[in-house]
Amino acid sequence: AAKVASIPFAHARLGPFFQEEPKLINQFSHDAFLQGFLQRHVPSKHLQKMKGRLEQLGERVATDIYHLSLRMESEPPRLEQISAWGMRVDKLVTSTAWQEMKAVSAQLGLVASGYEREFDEWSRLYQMVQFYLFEPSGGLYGCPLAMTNGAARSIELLRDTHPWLYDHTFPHLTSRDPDQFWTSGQWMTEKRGGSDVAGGTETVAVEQTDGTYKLYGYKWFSSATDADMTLTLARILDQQGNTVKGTLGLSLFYLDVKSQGSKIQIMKLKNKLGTRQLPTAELLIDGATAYKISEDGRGVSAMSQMLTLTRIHTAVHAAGAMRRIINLARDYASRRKAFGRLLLNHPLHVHTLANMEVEARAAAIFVFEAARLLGRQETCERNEKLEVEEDVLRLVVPLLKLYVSKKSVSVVSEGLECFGGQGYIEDTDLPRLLRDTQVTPIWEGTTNILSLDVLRAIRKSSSKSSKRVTKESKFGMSSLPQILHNFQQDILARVSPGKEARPLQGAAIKVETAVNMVMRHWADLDPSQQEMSAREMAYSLARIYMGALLVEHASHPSATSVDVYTAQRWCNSDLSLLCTKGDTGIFTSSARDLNLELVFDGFSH
Ligand code: UCC
Ligand code: FAD
Repeated sequence: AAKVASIPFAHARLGPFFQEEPKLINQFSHDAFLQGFLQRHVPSKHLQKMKGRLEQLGERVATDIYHLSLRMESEPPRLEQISAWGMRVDKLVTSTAWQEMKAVSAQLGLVASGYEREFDEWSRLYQMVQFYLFEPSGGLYGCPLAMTNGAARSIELLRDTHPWLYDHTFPHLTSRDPDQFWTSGQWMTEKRGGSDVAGGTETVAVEQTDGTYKLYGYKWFSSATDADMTLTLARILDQQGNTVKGTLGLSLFYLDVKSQGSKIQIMKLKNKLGTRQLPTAELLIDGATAYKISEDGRGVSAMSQMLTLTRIHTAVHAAGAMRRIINLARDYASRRKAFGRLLLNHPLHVHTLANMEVEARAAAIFVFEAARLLGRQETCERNEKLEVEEDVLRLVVPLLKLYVSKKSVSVVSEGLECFGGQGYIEDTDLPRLLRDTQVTPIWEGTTNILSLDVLRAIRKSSSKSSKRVTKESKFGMSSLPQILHNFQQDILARVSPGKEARPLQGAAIKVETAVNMVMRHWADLDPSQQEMSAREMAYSLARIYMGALLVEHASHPSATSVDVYTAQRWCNSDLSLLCTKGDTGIFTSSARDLNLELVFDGFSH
């Protein structure tokens, strides 16, 4: 009998071993890399205050804000279309946690901080660092906030031309008072096309005698369905009932969502892989009142400021997801044993984590730098340096969004594997991170569309003939669009100090060689090859730029040996994908035909 009692398994006895779960700790105070970046850039007059606030936020995203997000995940939004008495109500029901997150966001000033500009040119950096900490615990409330931030900036720029719009909306969009705070939607996507917005937009706008418009259309994806207002595209219908096709027919409209009643019907809520906390809906617009806020036919261009913000936000979300899974995985490595040792004592496991860490740091520094550059554009006096930075930022935004989003999917997926089978178990809350980052390469422009946006920016610069750099350079280039020239010079300047001293010399030279090779190679491609290779071009520019940022960071006097190792490790990978793929003839016209044959081999309708 004594022997039986010592057997650990019986009814209501689960055995002696319980795996300790990974602990979520303060997400700011344990982020050495983030602190190093702030230390390097933010002047001492701001640094302590900024760090103090971020420390508090780092604690809250590991405690109460995180717990709110768990409730948001378990109580997804639902649509009540018909009332018990048969009335069409189209009522969106969101959880109380979703509503509380709106209040928390307002109180934290997540949107406001970008406009109060308390930290001068570093205010955007501060704001995006807030989001970097917030996103993985934000239950996707970061989505409406991103659009709100984009709308706020667009409207701030319209202050002089549309003072009524500014006075009516801006104080709400940037309010810290939960009762006053508004969120905004961004309605671009229709059934025919979310990438090809100019080809796909069927929504029409009919002018009224008082100068307002009535909109009629079907918006295929609307994520901020409970937003107070939205910015949306529509095609103006003339007196004969005709519209202008393509991009020149699109104008931008402001619409007060809350006052429309049944003129906006929620047709259905999307059933999504992830972002389940977020009420993404299809909307029928049936005569909603709107105000035109762009010149006729300049809708896409007017919306591009909003896209700049929402694309940076997407990358912040993606970089934040990488950081979160690695933070949890490294904690787990200190608690989980396999083959008699903690995971952190298995060099192969730590090597795997280190690969992820390098990716996460490169993503983080890319995000922080984009935010820093944006802050400078918004607050500093214009001069030659700022004009060059404007070009750099124009390329950085699509590169950042496309590269970091794509990478976060593989890094977070690898991160789940670091927990073994537990990484696949829903109530660990780990799979959510993967689901919620899988959307980042898709929304706000897919990877290909953003690669083509890079090409758009280059071609626009190139079409301004006075803005071509035609002089022979020491790298043998005869002609480079100004924007690429500025980008290249920016990279060379960043790695220049690294070239001086030994530990970083190799890494700095690799970046320099790669950027020169890519520029030379790109200039040799004809326009159709440039289009076909746009993704490789974009990946190359992104990887090279991230390499330059890491080398620059590691060359600073305050840098640590870990910073140096990170830069070395990043630069040892293949930085110039365009050239390696281009050399194999993969972008030729015969390759284009062969690609079609390969993909459609055996296919028929
Ligand atoms: O997905 C969405 C919301 C999801 C939730 C967001 C959450 C954010 C993160 C939260 C984290 C939790 S909203 C839908 C997003 N949709 C897109 O991003 C659309 C993707 N498609 C494109 O980007 C296309 O390339 C289009 C729509 C821009 C193509 O339109 P067009 O009309 O064919 O393009 P054009 O003709 O080339 O450009 C028209 C004008 C030009 O100006 P001008 O005439 O002065 O040269 C372009 O230079 O617009 C200008 N333009 C730009 N300017 C176009 N794109 C840009 C740009 N990126 N920056 C500056
Ligand atoms: P398509 O344009 O049909 O693209 C299909 C594929 O073709 C993609 O891989 C694309 O890269 C590729 N492709 C297209 N054109 C080219 C080309 N010229 N060259 C090479 N490849 C090309 N939209 C809003 O307006 N507001 C929202 O609030 C919103 N919320 C969303 C929320 C979620 C969860 C999701 C998933 C989407 C949301 N969207 C929203 C829509 C989103 O922005 C679009 O789905 C996205 O822009 C892609 O458009 P599409 O779905 O029409 O794909």
